[in-house]
Amino acid sequence: ALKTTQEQASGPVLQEQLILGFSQIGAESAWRNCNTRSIREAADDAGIQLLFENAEQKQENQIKAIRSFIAYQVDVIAFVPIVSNGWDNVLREAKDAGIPVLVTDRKIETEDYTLFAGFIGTDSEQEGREAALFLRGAWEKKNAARPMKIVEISGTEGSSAANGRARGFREELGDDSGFQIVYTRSGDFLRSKGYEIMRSILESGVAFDAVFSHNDGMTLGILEAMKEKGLKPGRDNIIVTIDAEQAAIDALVAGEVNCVIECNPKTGPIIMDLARKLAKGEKIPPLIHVEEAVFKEGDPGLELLPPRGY
Ligand code: GZL
Repeated sequence: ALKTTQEQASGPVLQEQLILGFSQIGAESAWRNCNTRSIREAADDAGIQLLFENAEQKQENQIKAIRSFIAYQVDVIAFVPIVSNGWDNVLREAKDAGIPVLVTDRKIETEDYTLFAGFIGTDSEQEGREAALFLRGAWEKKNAARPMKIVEISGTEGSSAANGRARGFREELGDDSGFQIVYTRSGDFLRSKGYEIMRSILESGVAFDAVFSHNDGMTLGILEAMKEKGLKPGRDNIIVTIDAEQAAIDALVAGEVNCVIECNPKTGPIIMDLARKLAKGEKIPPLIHVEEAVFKEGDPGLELLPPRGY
C-alpha cells in the first residue's frame, strides 16, 4: 500500500513515500523520550511516513503493533524489543509478508537470525565493562585493604540492556575477590523504583561502598534517597551510572556521582538511512554499535560539554 505523496495532486508520481512502522517500548525515561524525538524528527527530515506505536512497556502491545504494520503492508518495520525473547512468531509473519525488520536499541535472542535484517544500537556489555573498570580504578586509588562492596540496581528484567550491562560488569570484575556484589535488584529503569530500592537498602543497614545503577533515571531516585538520609552521594560512596542524560552530567559536575557512561539515544537518522536501504532491497550490516563516551569525575571541561538534549 504505497501511498504516493502526489496521490492527491493530479501531478505525475514523483516519489513514492516510504512507510516505516515503528514500535517503541514506552516513555520510561528521559533517554527513551529523546530516542523517540530523534526517530520522529529524522523521519520528518527524511520524508518518511512514520506509523509510530507506543507499547506502554508491554511486549504484547508491541506484537499487536507489528501485526498492524504487516496488515497495513508498510515498507519496513523497526522496533525496540522491550525484552529479548518471544519475537520469533511475529517476525516470521513479517518475513512471510516480505517486510524487512530492523531491530533497534535493544537486542533479541532467536534461533533464526534471518528473521531480521540487522541491529542498530548501543553495546550494553561494553557499558557494563566500563562501569566495572571505573569502580576497579576508584577502589585501587583508595588503597583499601578489603573487598569493595557493590550494590547493583539494574534495568528492566529480561531486556538486553539490563542483561548486557550486568554481564559486561561481571565479566570485567572477573572472579576477583576484591569486588563483591552484595545486593542486586531490578529498578526497571524507573526513577521511582531507584528511589524505593535505595531507601530500603539504607533502612536495612546493608553496608556498601559503591552503587552500579543501570540508568540515570534510577540514579536520580537513588541520589534523592541518599540525601534524605543525610548521606553525601559521590562522597560517602562511589556511584557509576549509564545514559549520560543532562541531569547525570550535572550531578557529575556537582560531585554527586563519580562516573557517567554514555548510551546514545539519538539514532533516528541512522535508522532512517537503514530503512531506506531496506526498502530498496539493499543489504545492511547485521550489527551496528553507535559510539559512546565515558565521563569521569575530574575530567577537564565537563562544564563545557554541549547540552545533552535529554
Ligand atoms: C539502553 C536503553 C535503556 C536506557 C534507559 O539502550 O534501552 O532504556 O538505558 C531506557 O534509560 O529506559
